[in-house]
Formats: sequence, structure tokens, C-alpha cells
Amino acid sequence: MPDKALLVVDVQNDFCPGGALPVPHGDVVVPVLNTYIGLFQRLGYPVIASRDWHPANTRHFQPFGGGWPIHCVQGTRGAEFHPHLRLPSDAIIVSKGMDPQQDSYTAFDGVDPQGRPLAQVLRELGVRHLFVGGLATDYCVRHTALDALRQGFAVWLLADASRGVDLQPGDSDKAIAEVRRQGGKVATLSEVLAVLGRATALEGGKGV
Ligand code: VGL
Ligand code: ZN
Repeated sequence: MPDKALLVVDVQNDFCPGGALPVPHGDVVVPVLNTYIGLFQRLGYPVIASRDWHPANTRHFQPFGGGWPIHCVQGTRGAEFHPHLRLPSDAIIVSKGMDPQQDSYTAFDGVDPQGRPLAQVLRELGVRHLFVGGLATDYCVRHTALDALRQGFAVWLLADASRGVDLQPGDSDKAIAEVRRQGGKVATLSEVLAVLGRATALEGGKGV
């Protein structure tokens, strides 16, 4: 059973330059994530993509008492994944933020198309090591990584595949430090290649 999975967090148009709630340079993560996606696919590891998937009226949005401009409304172009993100056809899409009363930053609030919560999806796949990258480092990536650690997964935060909002300067660095403090690893492609290469060699697999 594959014990590792890639989780691509919220790489949607509204979080990229030109979108409603752009992460500065958010789109630079796209080619990096495409490399990770190709790697995980080749190794037979599942690729999961979360998306912020809000109703038009939610307390998450400024006009309704929340903190954010309107973004990632279900069915809109802004809620679509970035057009250059190459998700495999069998990627598992996890949607979150549908509850109009809640912010839902964490992908662990999300459910797959069958309504299964992310934690259940991961358990059923046999995943124990979760590699997390995407947008935004200081919100959804942070909450997702910390939740994964709390739920007992080994977490690798993909620093080269994540970017933050940094409403307060340094927020993303703080988030990364927090994930590390809670037992997560922070890595870039070369380190992940080394880890996965070792793992596949041990499993007698195809190698990276
Ligand atoms: C997010 C702000 C508002 C995120 C979602 O996915 O990081 N950030 N909604
Ligand atoms: Zn949101």
C-alpha cells in the first residue's frame, strides 16, 4: 500500500496574481508542484488537491462579517485550479469552506466527492507520510500541516512549493517554524527526492 501522498493545497485562480485574494507570487508554486506531482505519480503515490469552495454568502467574507474579500465561490473561475497545474486525472479533490458559518482553513475540514473527510481518505489509502505544499503558507498550508501532525501523520512541508500572504511580514516564516516545532519536516525537492529514492529502493520499486 502507498504510505505516502502529495497534498496540493488551494492552488486556485483567486489565490494567484490577478485573483480576488492573491498570494504575492502565488503562481510560482505551479511549476514546482507539477514536478512533485510527476514524481509522486511515477512512484504510484496518490495526489490529493484541496480547494477552497465557498458558497456566495458566508461569514468568511467581509460583506458578511468575515475577514476576507469574496473569493473561491463554488463554480466560478476564481475557484478553479490554476490552469497550468497538472493534476493527474485520478487526483482526489477535497473541497472545504462550504459551511457558511466557518472559515475552514484546514484541508482536514474538507471532503472528497463521496463526502469522506480527508483524514478518512488518507487512512483508507494507508497514507502515513503527507507531503504538503500550495497556498497560502500562513493560512491553509499552516492549518493543514498542523492538523496532520495532530492526527499522527508524518508531515513534510514543501517550502519551495508554498507561498504565503504575509499580511504581517514574517507570517510565513513563523508558520514554517511552528510546523517544525510541532514535529514536521520542512523540505525542498532535492531532499524529497533523496527520501523517496531511499524509500523506493527499500521497497524494490522503480526508483525516482
Ligand atoms: C485561505 C484565506 C481565506 C487559504 C482560504 O486557503 O489559505 N486563506 N481562505
Ligand atoms: Zn477562503
